Amino acid sequence: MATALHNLSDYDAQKVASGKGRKIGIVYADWNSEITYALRDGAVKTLRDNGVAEEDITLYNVPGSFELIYGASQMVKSNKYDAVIAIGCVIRGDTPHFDYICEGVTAGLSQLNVQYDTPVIFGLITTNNLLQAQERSGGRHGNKGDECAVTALQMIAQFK
Ligand code: RBF
Repeated sequence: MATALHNLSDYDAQKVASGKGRKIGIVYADWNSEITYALRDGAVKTLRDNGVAEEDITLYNVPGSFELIYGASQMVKSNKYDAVIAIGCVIRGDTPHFDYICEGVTAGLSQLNVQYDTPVIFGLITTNNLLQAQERSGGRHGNKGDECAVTALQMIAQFK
């Protein structure tokens, strides 16, 4: 039997540290923009709901998920942000691009996390089809953007 999937938008507001005064960078990809814009908007709303000021949220836009590595890297190296959230959506197709992009982005963002002191949050949705992506960007499994925002605030509270 499949295990019940945690709803990505559920969190205990009592346990989330206030984001007041925190600066967050969000880099999001245009590929599959129906999904990535919904993830971005979810992240921004949840950050705002937890005290992050609108002017303390900076948005960078890149063409595809592979460019999240460079975008996040630029944000991290600027030292302007307490955390950086990278948002993208890779949907499996007929060619092996899916595996290359997913592995590349995962390795690139992981490397930033060990080389620099700013936490980079993994907001990459990797699905077999569009429906699964819709279900995780405001559909029946919630919105991974919300989860990324909460994760960013938890990481900042713990380590900054
Ligand atoms: N970028 C995504 O963010 N999601 C995708 O599903 C995606 N699929 C791609 C499929 C192919 C065949 C190619 C060539 C690129 C794809 N990209 C995708 C774009 C990729 O992340 C990057 O922007 C480009 O490869 C340029 O470096």
